Amino acid sequence: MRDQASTTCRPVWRQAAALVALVVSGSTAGAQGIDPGNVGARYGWAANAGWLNFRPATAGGQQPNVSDAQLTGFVWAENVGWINLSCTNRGTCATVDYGVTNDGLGTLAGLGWSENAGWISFSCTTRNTCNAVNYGVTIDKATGAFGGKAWGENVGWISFDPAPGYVGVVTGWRDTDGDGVLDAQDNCTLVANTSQCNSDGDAYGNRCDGDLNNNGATNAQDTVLFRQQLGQPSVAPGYNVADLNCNGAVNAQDTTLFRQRLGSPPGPAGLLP
Ligand SMILES: [Ca+2]
Ligand SMILES: [Ca+2]
Ligand SMILES: [Ca+2]
Ligand SMILES: [Ca+2]
Repeated sequence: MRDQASTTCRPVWRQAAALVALVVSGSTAGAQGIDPGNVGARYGWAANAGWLNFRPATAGGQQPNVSDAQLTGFVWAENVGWINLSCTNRGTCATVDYGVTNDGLGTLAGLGWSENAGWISFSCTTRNTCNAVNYGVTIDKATGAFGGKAWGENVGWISFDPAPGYVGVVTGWRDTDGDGVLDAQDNCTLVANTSQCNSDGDAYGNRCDGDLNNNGATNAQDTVLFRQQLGQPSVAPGYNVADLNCNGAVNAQDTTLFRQRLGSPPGPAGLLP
């Protein structure tokens, strides 16, 4: 595997693309990058295009990103060079509209463009070929892992299913606990807490925050504070910090949740590990 070989391979429109990015950046608000853990989870494979790097060392300021609506940025394929995931990167949308879309649940569709390899289709629905051959690329929203196959008119199949021993392509666009809040914005990434209720205003939602005195640990000191609150009402706004499930009362349900937290720091929350 390797990134682009030299600067001579870079498209001449890189600078223009960077300028366009400033204009369209609003359309990718909240977008998440590839391989957030920096563990090499960035490579797809095509028999005729070689490794496709979804987090190349340089990408004209436009690293691939995933949002609820679309993919943007540039992928580097070792045998065919840059693959553009959105026309917004090149300022060509007025003349030709293309791009890889996300339905918000992780099903991708649409077209990428390679100046050396032509169109790259991310779903057979895009090209009306599903009756002949069924293919497509998906992102598992719970894990951020890409899967499935894309089709390049000049390079054939591009696989996102990792071979044994490989990790494939993984994005930070994911909702591990399935509560509708992406990990990067979730104040309890591993427990469902759609309300994001956070009484003490720190980085952790009540649901994963038994650290009532905010000293970084959940221990006997917090147990004392919790017992003082037990049986007390907790009315919005400003739920009691001991109301871990934010239902308006500090009761036996919270006792169960609090005991589960004992011995653990608050969180995890927000930024991915
Ligand atoms: Ca979540
Ligand atoms: Ca959560
Ligand atoms: Ca908190
Ligand atoms: Ca504490």
